Amino acid sequence: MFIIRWILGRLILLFNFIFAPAKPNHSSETQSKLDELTKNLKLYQYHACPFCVKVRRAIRRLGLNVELVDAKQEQHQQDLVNLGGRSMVPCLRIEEDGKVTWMYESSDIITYLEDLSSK
Ligand SMILES: N[C@@H](CCC(=O)N[C@@H](CS)C(=O)NCC(=O)O)C(=O)O
Repeated sequence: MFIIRWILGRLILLFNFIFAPAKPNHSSETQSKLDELTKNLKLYQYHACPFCVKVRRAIRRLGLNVELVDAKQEQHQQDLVNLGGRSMVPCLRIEEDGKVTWMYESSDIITYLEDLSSK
């Protein structure tokens, strides 16, 4: 089972590499504005998780710079469970006005990022 999952994960990464979405060509002004909007975001994720790949593709497609956090690392895994409430990835940590929100579900995260990038 582990081997099948490992192989599937590598295939997903390969297809993601071959069919990587194009990055938009933002002006430096637009990129600075987007960087300001995303500076307090962190995506807790696994490298080969299909739902995480889906979110990373959206991040690339939208031309955003979002810090990626490897949730396989023990400290990050603990933060995710203890502070976010679940071990599931992807999870977007959003810090706004000193308040932290942990957003689970890849589709919700993508909708959030799309809304953010259209501001
Ligand atoms: N419906 C979720 C599914 C996410 C999911 O199943 N993630 C897996 C990794 S591929 C996971 O974190 N499993 C461990 C857990 O649920 O604790 C989404 O779309 O984000």
